[in-house]
Amino acid sequence: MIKLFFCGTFFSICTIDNSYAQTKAPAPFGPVPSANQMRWQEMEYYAFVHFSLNTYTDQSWGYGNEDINLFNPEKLDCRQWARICKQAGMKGIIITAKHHSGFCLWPSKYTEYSVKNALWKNARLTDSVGQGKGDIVREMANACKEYGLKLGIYLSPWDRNHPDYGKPEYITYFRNQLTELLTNYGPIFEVWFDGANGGTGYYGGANENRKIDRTTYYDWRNTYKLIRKLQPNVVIWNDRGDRGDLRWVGTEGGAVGETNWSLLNATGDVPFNMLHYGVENGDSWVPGEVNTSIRPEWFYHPGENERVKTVPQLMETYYNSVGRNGTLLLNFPIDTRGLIHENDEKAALAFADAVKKAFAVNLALKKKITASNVRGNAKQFSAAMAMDGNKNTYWATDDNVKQASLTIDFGKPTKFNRFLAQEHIRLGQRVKSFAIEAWVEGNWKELVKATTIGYKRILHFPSVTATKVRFSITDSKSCPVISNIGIYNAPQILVAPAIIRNQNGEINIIPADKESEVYYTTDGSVPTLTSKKYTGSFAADGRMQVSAMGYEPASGKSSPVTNEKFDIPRKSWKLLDINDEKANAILDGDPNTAWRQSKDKKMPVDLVIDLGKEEMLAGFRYLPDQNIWNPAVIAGYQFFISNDNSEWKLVSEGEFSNIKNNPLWQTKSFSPEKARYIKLRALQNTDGDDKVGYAEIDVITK
Ligand code: FUL
Repeated sequence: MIKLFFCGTFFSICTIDNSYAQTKAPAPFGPVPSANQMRWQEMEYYAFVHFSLNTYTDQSWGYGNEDINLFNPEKLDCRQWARICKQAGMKGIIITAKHHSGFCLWPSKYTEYSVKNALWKNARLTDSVGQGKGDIVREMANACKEYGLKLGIYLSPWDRNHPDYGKPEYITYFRNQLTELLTNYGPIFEVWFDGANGGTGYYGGANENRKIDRTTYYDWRNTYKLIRKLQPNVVIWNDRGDRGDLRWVGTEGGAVGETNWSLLNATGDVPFNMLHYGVENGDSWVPGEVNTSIRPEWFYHPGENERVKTVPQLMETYYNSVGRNGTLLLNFPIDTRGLIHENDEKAALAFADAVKKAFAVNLALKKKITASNVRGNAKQFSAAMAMDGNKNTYWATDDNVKQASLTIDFGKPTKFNRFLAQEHIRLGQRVKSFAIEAWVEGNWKELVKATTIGYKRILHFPSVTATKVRFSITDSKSCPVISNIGIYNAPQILVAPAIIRNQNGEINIIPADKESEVYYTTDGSVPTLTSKKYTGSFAADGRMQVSAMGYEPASGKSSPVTNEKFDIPRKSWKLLDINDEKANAILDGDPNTAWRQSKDKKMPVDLVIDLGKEEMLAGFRYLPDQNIWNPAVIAGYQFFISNDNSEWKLVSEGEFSNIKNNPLWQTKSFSPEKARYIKLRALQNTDGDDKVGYAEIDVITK
């Protein structure tokens, strides 16, 4: 007030007005989340369970004609699923009520292709007319309720069993099923509509290829109306259809972009970069959900029991999802018994423990914190509001301030390696870039630079010891509004080494960090510190299983074990009819190098390999190009063998299901037969054009 007397009248009035305005909360900037989206975002981490007839046929996508009686979950226990999810810190479970095969896990009255006709287990589930009484969605709903978890529903729009798929009648069927699921099982937090449509299917016996126009066929707008009427608190996930409440992040590998805007435009195409990074100036709030499986595939395959993701891999996924303004939807493939496999349980609980330990102590709590600018110098927007543990209070700056910093003074040298920040997104996502610096030996040292924050951002960097930390927002769309920050010293977790065999048959083991020693075995046994110590590449002339672990002498900690099985060496293999040295990428053992056929080639496109001598072949493997930006991935194939490179025998044909979203090694087996030449014929790719690429090709021998 005294100041007022010394200023000119005009300036004084401005000051009063200005400071008055600045003690009001900032106005929302751009799109903001709905109440449903906000509730969903705060869940952070929840589960998928994939379970269907596929579980019994070792398939990724059922064709729609699989025998219902194969469905036999003798120990089905949805309470076990819920218990594990709860213990793992998850907040809900989304169940595959119907996957692409059309088989329903609930006794839908609109189809016979469901659990009601699967006479699994015994009479407990069978009524007097021989229909099963099983309802797995009901058991799931009850278990979720018991464990305080929310329930979500995956209902595949593509239905390879239904005779009407592709016709208008199917939309009525689809909506009838949705109505059953959204009326009879209590509150549903999320519905999930996968966009896959491979075309071919059983379709009630028609066995044909049915194409639909994704933009019009499902009439999503009206379906959404129905959903919102039946479940007003639901969020809708849809990867390609009309804009849902949430978006896919463009990959099933477990990461959203480092820059991640929770925005898209309400209309228009959504190519990979928009899915992955959001749209900075998008006009709608459509946050990203990171969906990935705890094993390579979504459904249970016994061959993957040893391929469950390790704690370091899961932690990486956590940082790349929850730590990048996304949610994490982690899948458990339910096994043939009807249970989450013990290896998956172990991994999920160990992962939960690692997250808990990493974020156990916020080193910034109760430390001196100062801000370069505080909105209207008001207490309710002060730096301390980012440290008070209350998600509804925040540090904010004056409206015109788009660069500002918070400094945390530990008062003594303190070791840390993680930084966490949250924006108060109810007022919109604002921060475009920021940096973290540490006060080391009298200087500010930049530790890391990053882009967006959003609901939650976690940065990890090598441990540093410092007395102060500075969090500097270097650019923001509008005044920053930060509701929480945290600084942590997460325990070191050792990452399993990579094992590669090059074309010469040499095995290379690459530890994740240079300080680690590597111990390995070649007889299938688990490596220990008394196993062979890796000192350099070694030859593997025949079939070999290599298991390796990293070991850090300083801490005495070991990494998880990597297991790789190698078949016959590819030393004498020759790619025929190809005059391009780069094509050797197909045989170099490195999953990150790939080769693609010349642009002039039109489908079908062949790749012929001379194995150098006759082998007893029992299958082949194909790893697609891992480049997510411009993939050239085979989706439909034929595989031939020959003894003379002139007469060919077709030994396998079909689809590489879900290879577009999940570009893993594809393994196909056939009856063993001797041959010297192999031919992989690409019939179609995932984009419907003529690009054909390969990261690796291998065979399985008997
Ligand atoms: C994919 C589907 O095709 C997979 O089978 C799986 O259900 C996954 C979650 O979505 O795109």
